[in-house]
This record gives sequence, C-alpha cells and structure tokens, in this order.
Amino acid sequence: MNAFFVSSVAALVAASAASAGFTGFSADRVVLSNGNIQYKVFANFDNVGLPAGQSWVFLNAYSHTTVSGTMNAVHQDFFTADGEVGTWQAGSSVSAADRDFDSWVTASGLATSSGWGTALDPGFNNGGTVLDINNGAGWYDATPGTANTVTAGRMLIMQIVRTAANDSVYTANLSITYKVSNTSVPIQLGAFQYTIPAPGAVALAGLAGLTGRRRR
Ligand SMILES: [Ca+2]
Ligand SMILES: [Ca+2]
Repeated sequence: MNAFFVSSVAALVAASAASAGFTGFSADRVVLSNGNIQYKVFANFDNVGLPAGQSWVFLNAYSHTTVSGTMNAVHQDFFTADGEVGTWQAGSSVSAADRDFDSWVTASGLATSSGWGTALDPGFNNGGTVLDINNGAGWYDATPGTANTVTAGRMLIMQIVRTAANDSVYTANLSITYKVSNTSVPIQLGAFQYTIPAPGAVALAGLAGLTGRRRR
C-alpha cells in the first residue's frame, strides 16, 4: 500500500517542481552514560516558499540508501529484551527509560508511546529488525489527522545509537516529502545525503578525546 503512496507522491513532485523549504539533514552527536554514541538526525527547513502564518508539515522519509560505511545501530527495546535483534519502531516498542539508548525512526519528531504516530514502509524487510536500515526503506506519518509540524526549523526523523568502537563514518542518502500546513498540495520532495559523525563532529570528538587523555 505504501509503495503506491510513495510512487504517487513522486509523480506529484515531478509535476510541482519543489522550490525550497527543506535544506538538508544534520546530526547531533551525544555520548551516552553507557559509553554508546547517540545521533539524532534532523531534517532542516528554511522559510523560503512558506506562506505567512503556515508551517512545513513532514509527511514521509523514503529510499534510505547506504552510500558508504556501516550503520551498526544498537537496539535496546522490547524486541531485544525478548532476545531478538531489535526494531526500528519506537512508541510502545521502547520503554521511556531505554528511549535514549535505542535506535528508531520517527515521522512525528517523537518516539514516545503517545506521540510516535509512525509506520515503517515495506522497505523495512522483516519488520525492520536489522542493525542497518534496509536499502530502500522508509517511514511515514501513520496519523495524518495530526499534522507532523516542523518546529524551530527542523524535524527529528531518526535516532541512531552505536557503540564507540563502531562509531566510524557512515553516509546515506534519504528522500523526504513534506507540504505546507492546511493544504494538501503541493507535496514537496527533498533528497539529501547525511553523514555520521558529521565532519565537524569528528573534529570535536577528536578534541574531546585529547581532553579526556589529559585528565588521566
Ligand atoms: Ca529500536
Ligand atoms: Ca501525524
């Protein structure tokens, strides 16, 4: 069903020739209390092409495709608790205590059980129980009745947690669709690459390592 949704969106995009709004991805890097590395990946937006008084509304992410490296995501959710390899779902699949330590995707900017509102598309083979997001996978707003409004110029779309030993450079392509609030068209398309750690973050991580060494 969603494959149809995506292809319909692609056709609309080709017709509407998106002008602006989505400017690319960025990733915030945090060292967790257990030593793992957490990346929050955001889709960033400017106001170009946005009518006064309206907001951008995120619709879906699709065609996640590895360019280089390995994601090696760590999962700490109810699936790993059962001895399975984990899930990219959040919401009720992850306890509040584990949410920061787990890897997941979101279309709502949230991973909470009440605000997740996200569905994995069929590109997530085996329910997304993989350590790297499948090539071609995507996720979408499963609760279109509640708009997934972009606030403060960005929308959280995924959290990737890795061990420090696996924190090597990883790059992927990802496409998204979004629209103007209170309208159904035009649906707009954006496709960009993201890298973790971001080039700047690599430098910062190096500095942090030096500081740590000095403290010892
Ligand atoms: Ca997970
Ligand atoms: Ca929604």
